[in-house]
Amino acid sequence: MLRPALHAVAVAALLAVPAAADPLAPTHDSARAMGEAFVMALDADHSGTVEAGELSTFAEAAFVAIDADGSGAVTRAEMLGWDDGPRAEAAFVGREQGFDAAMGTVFDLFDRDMDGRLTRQEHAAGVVKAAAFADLDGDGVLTTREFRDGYVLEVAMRNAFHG
Ligand SMILES: [Ca+2]
Ligand SMILES: [Ca+2]
Ligand SMILES: [Ca+2]
Repeated sequence: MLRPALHAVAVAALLAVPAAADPLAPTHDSARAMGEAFVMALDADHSGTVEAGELSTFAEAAFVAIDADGSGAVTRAEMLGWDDGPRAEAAFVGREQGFDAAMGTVFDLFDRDMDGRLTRQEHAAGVVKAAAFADLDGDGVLTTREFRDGYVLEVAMRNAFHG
């Protein structure tokens, strides 16, 4: 389920960038378009916002996708190697190193017991806490703008694209 959805996100994000006349030029717009595409992908009921249920559905699907060997825990290598994620796009614009550093930071934030593995619970809790942090007006719902400007993975991606 997640694989084609996120692939569509990547394609949509790339297509949404007018400056993609030169696809090798990393632009702020490309990261922004990707953030908006992610909200559209998560927004299952097409309400224009991401609610808690949509976020937990995404978190579970993402965990299964990232846990490549199905061990029930995500290692740093699996996190960095998450090829359904934005890594391919970062590579596409030559920002893999920045992307790895940013994703490593997200991994460390989520790995609360610092044992080098993200359990399903740590990952789910991290997503919920990241969403709470991004929810600027505290209404429990993430708008495109809140998600784009304040969700840790989006910010990490933006940094990766700026390098
Ligand atoms: Ca929604
Ligand atoms: Ca852990
Ligand atoms: Ca909100």
